[in-house]
Amino acid sequence: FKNPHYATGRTTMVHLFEWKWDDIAAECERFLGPRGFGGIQISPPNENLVIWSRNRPWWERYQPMSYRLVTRSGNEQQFANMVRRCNNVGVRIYVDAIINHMTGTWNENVGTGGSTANFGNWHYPAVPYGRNDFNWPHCVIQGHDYACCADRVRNCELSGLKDLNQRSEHVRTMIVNYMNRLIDMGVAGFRIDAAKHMWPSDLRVIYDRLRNLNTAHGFPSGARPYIYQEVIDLGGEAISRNEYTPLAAVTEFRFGMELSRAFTRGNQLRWLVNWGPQWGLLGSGDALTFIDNHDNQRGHGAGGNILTHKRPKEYKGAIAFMLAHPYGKPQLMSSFSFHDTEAGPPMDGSGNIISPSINSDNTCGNGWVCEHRWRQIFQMVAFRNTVGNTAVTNWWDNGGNQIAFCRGTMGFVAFNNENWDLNQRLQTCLPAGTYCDVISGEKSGNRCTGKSVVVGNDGRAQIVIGSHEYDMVLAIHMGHQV
Ligand code: ARE
Ligand code: CA
Repeated sequence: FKNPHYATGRTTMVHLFEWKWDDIAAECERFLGPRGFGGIQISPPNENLVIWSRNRPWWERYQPMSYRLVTRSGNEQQFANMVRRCNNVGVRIYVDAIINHMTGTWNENVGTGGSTANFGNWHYPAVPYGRNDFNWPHCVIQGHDYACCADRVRNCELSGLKDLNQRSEHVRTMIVNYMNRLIDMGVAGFRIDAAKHMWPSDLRVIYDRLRNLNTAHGFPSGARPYIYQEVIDLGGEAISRNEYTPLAAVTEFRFGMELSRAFTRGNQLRWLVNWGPQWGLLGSGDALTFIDNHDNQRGHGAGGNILTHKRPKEYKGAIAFMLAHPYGKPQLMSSFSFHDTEAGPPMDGSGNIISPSINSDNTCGNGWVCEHRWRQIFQMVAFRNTVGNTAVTNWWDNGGNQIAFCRGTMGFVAFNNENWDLNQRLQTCLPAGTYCDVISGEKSGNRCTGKSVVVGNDGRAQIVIGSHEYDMVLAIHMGHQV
């Protein structure tokens, strides 16, 4: 369950938070496929409670009403069409699977597909679930439970969300049927929402009952779905991420926390010389890595001061380091802009999501940030694809916040997070020639639209990153030689 089954040569996925299925299909064909993205985490595709009393917040999608594939993102036919079109251009789909719970208790009780429920009776006829499918006695997780009481974290309600009992055979069957239906439609795997709130032994039963990926969608025979489990473990928890790595991959929340600290100068970049398990991170093959996610970019979940698109220079620096360094399986965040941390995606007066528009410079409009379309970000996806499995070599630092390293003989990257310029003759490990920096520009015909880097016969080049430049990164690789 730890192999994403990306198409050959691809390495990176993006979370298209709250995007509609038709828009995702178009994005696969016009941008993600051609630019070498490996996959997409989509918002939960199953029916959720409509919550007008809070003006349709983004988090209503984390309150399942049923496993029918009808949401603000689209219906079942649109979903199937998206998966097929994305797989056709080599981009995989990963589903955010909410299997720990159903809704909270609200006055409104109609879902995005028209299903209703009786919350007071724990009755969800559209699944169907009834009282016997939930954990008893009823209890709600308190803040201090996380440090002391694993059983309460798993058997009580997360924020008042009705807690399914995954030991129930009926619950297992409903969940497995839902996930297998998605596998048959061509998805490549799942994010397991709130995995920490379920018993590993129950999850193992569920994972083992999943079908192999659908060979009609281009997967090799016998391929198991990629599973990455949302387990927040920053230390001091009654439940450890290590309880989940024997099952499948795990979201590594320490990754974004430490890189956010380093790129905001809470820690010197030079210490990243041994980035990876020596920092207390999971084994590389176990880790789904990211800087921010849809929770901690807006103060939900955990992590504190996480870099986001709102601090672009530092954010692009941290993202570039994530993509330049071989540790982990990276995931990019693609956001809608927000001030109110509860606000839903751009929508019209009826609650319909408004599609992103695409500007002439390839960025997005209509309230969508589309970090994945920022040149400094998508060019680093191509960098990671190009350098492949090569090792980090020739680490250089200035004893502070200027660092540089090679990826084998395929790529070179430098960072300047000091208040003064970086201007050094450094070993790039690349063959002699002229390369386009993919951060300040790109290759266009046989010239560079940004900085050019001239590598001599000794592999060395003069590397310049001014402290007042727009970006703090310079990156060159074999794919952008002129
Ligand atoms: C909403 C309202 C609540 C209301 C509830 C029920 O905000 O006031 O009581 O509905 O009606 C998201 C939002 C929640 C939202 C929920 C349902 O973040 O605010 O509740 O959707 O609509 C813990 C979990 C972790 C979880 C985070 C948020 O361990 O799994 O909390 N993250 C996932 C998703 C979220 C989603 C859910 C789970 C629920 O990514 O988007 O919630 O499906 C310590 C612990 C962490 C803990 C953290 C925060 O750090 O170590 O484990 O994370 O505190 O409590
Ligand atoms: Ca639970």
